[in-house]
Amino acid sequence: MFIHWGLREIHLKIVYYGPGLSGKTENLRYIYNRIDPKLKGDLVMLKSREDRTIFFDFLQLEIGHIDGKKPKFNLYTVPGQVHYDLTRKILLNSVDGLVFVADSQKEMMDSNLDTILDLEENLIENGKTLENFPWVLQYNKRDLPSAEPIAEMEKKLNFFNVPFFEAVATQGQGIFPTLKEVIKMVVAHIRTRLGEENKVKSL
Ligand SMILES: Nc1nc2c(ncn2[C@@H]2O[C@H](COP(=O)(O)OP(=O)(O)OP(=O)(O)O)[C@@H](O)[C@H]2O)c(=O)[nH]1
Ligand SMILES: [Mg+2]
Repeated sequence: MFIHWGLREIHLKIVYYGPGLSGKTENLRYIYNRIDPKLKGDLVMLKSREDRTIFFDFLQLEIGHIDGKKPKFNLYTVPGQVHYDLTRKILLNSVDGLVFVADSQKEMMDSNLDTILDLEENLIENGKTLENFPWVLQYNKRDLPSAEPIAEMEKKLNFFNVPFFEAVATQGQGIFPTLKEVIKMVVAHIRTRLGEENKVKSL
């Protein structure tokens, strides 16, 4: 979180994390294409010729009010390929909320789990943990024939019982419900933090 007091702006960072090719970029692309132009900035995509994210994607949304300030939600995707570990760590700096985009294909379950463990390790380095943090799970690629049943994915991945959403990012299914929930969680978390800060100021 970053507050620009002069402009009464509050910047909140939401990161889409997950294994390579799980559909993180597709989430941002869909949001960008469907959201009111007045509420969004440009979609920045730093990708290879093969359409793989090599640094990050970025999209800024301006929605609602918090404590008299205008929140700007800065959405980022990480590069999922294993060798971009350092980039993923950097992108988690000052993160306020996370969407974990899991790939529903049976053969991707190990990668999903490895990536959650990698996320947890990187968060711990940032002084945070998945247990006490605003995040949601998105089970993407539900349209594919080898999709694992939801109950199985829940057992394998959702050990903290966070809200989860089924999605088909290429068709836009589940994208906005996922985004709305993570925004709701981030705002609730920030309100608590701001409330605590105001209490300290008034002591
Ligand atoms: N069938 C199907 N394909 C999908 C879905 N979501 C994404 N894809 C496809 O999966 C491929 C990878 O999607 P991306 O959004 O680029 O994946 P990513 O997670 O950003 O990948 P990295 O940037 O390498 O980490 C693309 O060809 C998408 O069109 C889905 O729900 N169903
Ligand atoms: Mg990508």
